[in-house]
Amino acid sequence: MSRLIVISNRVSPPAEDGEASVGGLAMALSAALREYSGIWFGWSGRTVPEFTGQLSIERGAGVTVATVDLEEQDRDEYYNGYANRTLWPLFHYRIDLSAYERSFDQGYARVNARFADTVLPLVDPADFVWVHDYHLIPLGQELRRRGLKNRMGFFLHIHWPPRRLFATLPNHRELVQSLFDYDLVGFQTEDSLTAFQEYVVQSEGGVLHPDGTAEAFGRRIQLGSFPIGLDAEPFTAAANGESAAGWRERMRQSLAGRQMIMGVDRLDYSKGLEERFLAYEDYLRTTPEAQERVFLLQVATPSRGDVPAYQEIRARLDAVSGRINGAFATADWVPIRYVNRSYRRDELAGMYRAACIGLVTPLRDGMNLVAKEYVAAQDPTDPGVLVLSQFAGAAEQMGEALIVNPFSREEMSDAIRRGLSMSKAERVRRWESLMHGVQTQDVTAWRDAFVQALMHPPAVEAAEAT
Ligand code: GDG
Repeated sequence: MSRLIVISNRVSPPAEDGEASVGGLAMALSAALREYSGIWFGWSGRTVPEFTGQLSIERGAGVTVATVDLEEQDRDEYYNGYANRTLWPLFHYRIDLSAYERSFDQGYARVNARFADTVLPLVDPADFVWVHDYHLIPLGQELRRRGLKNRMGFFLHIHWPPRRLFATLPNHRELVQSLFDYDLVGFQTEDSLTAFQEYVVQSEGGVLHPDGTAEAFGRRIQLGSFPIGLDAEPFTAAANGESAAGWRERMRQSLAGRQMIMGVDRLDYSKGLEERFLAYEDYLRTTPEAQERVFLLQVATPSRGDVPAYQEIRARLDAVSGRINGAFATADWVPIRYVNRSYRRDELAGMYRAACIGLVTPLRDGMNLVAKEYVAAQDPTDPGVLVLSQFAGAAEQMGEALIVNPFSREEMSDAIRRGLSMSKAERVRRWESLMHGVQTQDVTAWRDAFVQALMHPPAVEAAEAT
């Protein structure tokens, strides 16, 4: 029987800092693996003095989880280095933050080779291999070099940047070429897919075929957009559950009749938190009657704290939120409740429901699951308003949100004003349409679309292969 072998950087909450437990990728994959009995392979999150390739295997409900320890140098050069200091900033339009160091390149190549060596013995000839995200772009190539013939797919969780931006990456051509060792490469949005296709055609002289395949580097592969969704049913159930109700009540009491605006993000410069605080300040300044009658709850869970840019954004956000609170607070009101900790999903669901506005304003985001969670958690008879950045992948599907440019304080401050005064009828109408999308385009639909495309190649490709 064919199984699904899922490979991602991390597979489970890390022992040290709890970071993976809050990542969108972790949520999505655990939901995906419930359905297909298979293996989920990745880094344990632990480091050892010397790499041994020793697998730790745990068998759970229908899923076998296999992990490997890496060296400290691997973590520094591959994870904190190439993945999070070179690719992440570049793919989020921050070439000013992108660091190019030979040791990062080497670490990235080394860990991808180590992953290939370690996972190879686990793969049976009939299995399908599904590799996730920017940490592991060259893994398919490494596996092919070791003789693996299986059908392999790759899904990118973050945005694919435009051609000219991508071309600032040294070795950009090699990175794209390595993607052509997969059979299927999937993106979150049409926008990302188009950017990739433009690179293939204009920089590489490749050809796009009407069946959705692309030809370049002597290979023909399938491309597609597969927008990731929410584990919608369980999340809505959690929002309707007792624990969420407890949190909703706790929030209502602490609101004391005030309206709450809410944001939930990993503490990351791509999420536009500083711009959001400044837009909210603009709203307070231009709407004096709102002072003492609203507040912003911003949950920002610390993330990638070893990377300097994350230490800097954290310090900046402390300063900006402190300054705004100092300028506007009164004896019994603070305008921003800024919280650097994480909450359980059911707790978050309760808080989302108590919020009149969900403020989701990343400067660039592959998809953004918080936007979908906010919608899924609302009370159908009295829902809140989603304010969503046009640069979140989610905006392609969620046109009934108030769509804003996160670089414009005025636009965001206007949207807050409009959201807080929107009639119930309009809120319900917008929410119903958004909720329909969240329910139908959920994580199961995403998984099935990708896995079906992986398992059933287009006719032409299949004919060529025989
Ligand atoms: C990448 C892409 C893409 C946050 N704080 C807490 C908490 N979270 C959860 C949220 C949400 C998840 O983390 C964040 O997901 P996002 O989609 O917003 O963003 P990334 O982590 O950047 O994920 C992104 C995603 O992959 C999936 O493909 O959408 O574009 O960048 O689920 O709720 N969860 C809990 N406590 C917290 O305090 N339990």
